[in-house]
Amino acid sequence: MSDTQQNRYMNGNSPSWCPGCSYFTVLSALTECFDERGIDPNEICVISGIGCSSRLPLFLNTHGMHTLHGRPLPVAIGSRLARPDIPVIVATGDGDLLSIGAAHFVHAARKNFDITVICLDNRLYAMTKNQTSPTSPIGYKGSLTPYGKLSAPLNTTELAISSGASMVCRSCAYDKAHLKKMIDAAMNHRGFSLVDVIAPCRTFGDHEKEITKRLYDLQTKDHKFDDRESAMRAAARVYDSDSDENAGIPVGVVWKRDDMLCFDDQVKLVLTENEGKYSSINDILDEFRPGRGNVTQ
Ligand SMILES: Cc1ncc(C[n+]2csc(CCOP(=O)(O)OP(=O)(O)O)c2C)c(N)n1
Ligand code: SF4
Ligand SMILES: [Mg+2]
Repeated sequence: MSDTQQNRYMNGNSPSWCPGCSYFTVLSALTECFDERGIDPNEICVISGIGCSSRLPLFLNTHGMHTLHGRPLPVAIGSRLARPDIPVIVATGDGDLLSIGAAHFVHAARKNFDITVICLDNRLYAMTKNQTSPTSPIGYKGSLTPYGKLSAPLNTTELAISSGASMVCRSCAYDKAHLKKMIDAAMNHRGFSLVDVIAPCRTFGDHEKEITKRLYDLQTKDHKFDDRESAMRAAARVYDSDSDENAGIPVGVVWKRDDMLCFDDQVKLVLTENEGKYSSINDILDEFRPGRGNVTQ
């Protein structure tokens, strides 16, 4: 793609990330993906929380919102429900999504809202200058843990699958072609999709060499992504899940089911079952307005 084409998704603000930050590649993969899909900037919405990773929508010429730390999902769900015709992407970090935002993540996945979450996981809080995050490995020495992190890391892909997400992918910011493929596949999916991106922080923890040589693509390995046992086995393999630090880290579509009804489809079912009574979800919501039907003041 030419610069000009990609730039129609950029608003002219220069990304304020450190030189060499892996997030540049995520931004580039996302805009190239929009371009290849022929998306009008006016027909897509990118929502984030707070963190270096959550700065991503600040550079885009699309609809979007830079919300509160940990709260991109409630805002994304609201946007999706209000404008089901506009696809919603969430750009978030491991701290934003899995610390303060963890409950939103679990329940958004469980309810299978039709949104795509891209988690830029650098395994630390970068914006606040290197504290441990839920995905930091045991022993990680952050600015507030000089003796090393004591608790075990949380596994994002496992958590997403067990919470009820209908599509879970893993990719790495150091392989843009693969990342683009995963974002595109997640956007094609109807239901809650997660793209868990290994996206190291150049300033506080750069693991480029060690990571790239360990990645292998599940889609070249006869992986059964619709089989829960196979998916959980692949999800379990992350950076530090193995005592062998050279062990492979699988990337690709880890889990995908097309037979899990997303929230929108469940609402449609209710409307069909109550044909004649309601013509849209607003008619149902009207019954809950003060002084009406189901609500007493
Ligand atoms: C309610 C609230 N709590 C804490 C903070 C401070 N804070 C800002 S960004 C951040 C962590 C960001 O980590 P992550 O989401 O992993 O993003 P990264 O900077 O690593 O890309 C924290 C704790 C805040 N802004 N608001
Ligand atoms: S501190 Fe790390 S994550 Fe934040 S912009 Fe710099 S390199 Fe990227
Ligand atoms: Mg982080």
